[in-house]
Amino acid sequence: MKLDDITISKAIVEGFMEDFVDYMDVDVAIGGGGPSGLTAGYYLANEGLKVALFERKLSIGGGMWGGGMMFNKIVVQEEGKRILDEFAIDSQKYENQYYVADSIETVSTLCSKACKAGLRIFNLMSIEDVMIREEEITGLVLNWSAVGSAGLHVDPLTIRSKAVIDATGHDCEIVKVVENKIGPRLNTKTGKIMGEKPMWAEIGEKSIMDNTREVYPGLYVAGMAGNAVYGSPRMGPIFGGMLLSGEKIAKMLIEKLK
Ligand code: 48H
Repeated sequence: MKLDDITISKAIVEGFMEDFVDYMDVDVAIGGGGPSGLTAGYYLANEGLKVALFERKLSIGGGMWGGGMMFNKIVVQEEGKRILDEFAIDSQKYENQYYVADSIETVSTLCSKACKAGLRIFNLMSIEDVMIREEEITGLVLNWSAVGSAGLHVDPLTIRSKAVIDATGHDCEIVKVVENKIGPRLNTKTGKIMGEKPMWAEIGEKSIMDNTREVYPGLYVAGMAGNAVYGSPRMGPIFGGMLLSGEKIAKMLIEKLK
């Protein structure tokens, strides 16, 4: 068989455009492809919802690849192990209630199973704004990450979504945009982002489930973004909370949207 370079190029561009146009109107848009966003995407897509995930970087996985201080292992507690088991990710018992898993296997398996379940991931795109209609978040405003890195002045494009999940981690970037644009009207004690508190694994992991919620009509937070928005501690390289938070937000949205 003779290979034609132009056919290869056309296949890529047409395949991508077909998906991008299709996913401009979705049930759920997820910002950030770390562990919480991928887990949420898996459970939502598995229920047949149309879900797009937008990730700024080339690779998905967020802060999970590097384990703790670049030792590429993660720790999960008993509750989190249930989710590792559901994904068939290997883990070893360290001590009572503590399990260790390989961060590379964990990220790649979460990603693979989420894609197979129907999640569509768009990498290299940054969320730079939101669409708000009648005091409800109704979509995301996107640009190529390279546009921002190069400091170019290029206008973005918009997608519509019935619900948006901010899973952008420590920086809670989508919630930050909303606070900056419309002022202190978030569903927090102060109406503003309360800010992440210093490391305390036990409290950080406990609070993350309460902090996984709707922070403004149509906008939900999951993972580390929840603790940053609601003023709870960080928890270091224990990842059960991220997985459980992704599962919780997915369940909430499945109930709401189905
Ligand atoms: C598109 C964006 C944008 C944007 C950011 O940081 P993450 O891994 O997030 P979580 O919440 O799923 O997991 C947190 C965990 O990795 C962690 O950091 C922990 C447990 N820390 C504890 C501690 O004490 O430090 O992933 C967020 C993803 C990243 O891949 C970003 O590139 C991406 O979101 N992202 N994508 N548009 N505006 N902002």
